Amino acid sequence: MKITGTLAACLLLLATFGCFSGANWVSGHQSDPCEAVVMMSSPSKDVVGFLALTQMKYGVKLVGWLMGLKPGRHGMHVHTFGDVKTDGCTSTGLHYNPHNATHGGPYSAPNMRHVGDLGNVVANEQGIAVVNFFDSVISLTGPLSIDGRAIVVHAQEDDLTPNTNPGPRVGCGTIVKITKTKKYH
Ligand SMILES: [Cu+2]
Ligand SMILES: [Zn+2]
Repeated sequence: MKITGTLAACLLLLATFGCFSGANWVSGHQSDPCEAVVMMSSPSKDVVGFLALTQMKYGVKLVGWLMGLKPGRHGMHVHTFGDVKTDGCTSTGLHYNPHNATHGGPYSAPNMRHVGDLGNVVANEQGIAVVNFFDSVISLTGPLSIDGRAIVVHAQEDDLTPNTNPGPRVGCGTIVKITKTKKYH
């Protein structure tokens, strides 16, 4: 009886918070997918990588790696369309910008940043960038979800100003939400 009560409480918690990490740890399962993966590639396959995105209560955590980059800083953004097939990274369109803001960086004021503006990743001398950051603006849920859109990495640095020119798109991948089972682990 007590166990049933606890279970009911967990389910209620799930129903309330769905995607958020606290509920998942408590209940051991989840009903609403809140993780996504991105296989980063390029038509030439020079740049490849993998990113895992996790929805947290106040934003999204991004963890992964990219290789094949030139050493140094590289602009990385969420672009509007998930289409990386029609014309490589070009068919992902512009930076995801549902609020019609100007371009900025991850810490710019809300009206001075495209939702998709994630700033830069840094590649070492071997051309490998380890990605591990948190962004409080992008989301994997709700009307402004980035699920099905694309992440694009550029040849050069994004200076985080409206006049930025981070150069060609050297790698990209579609953001794909993971479907999870309801099974207990
Ligand atoms: Cu971009
Ligand atoms: Zn932008």
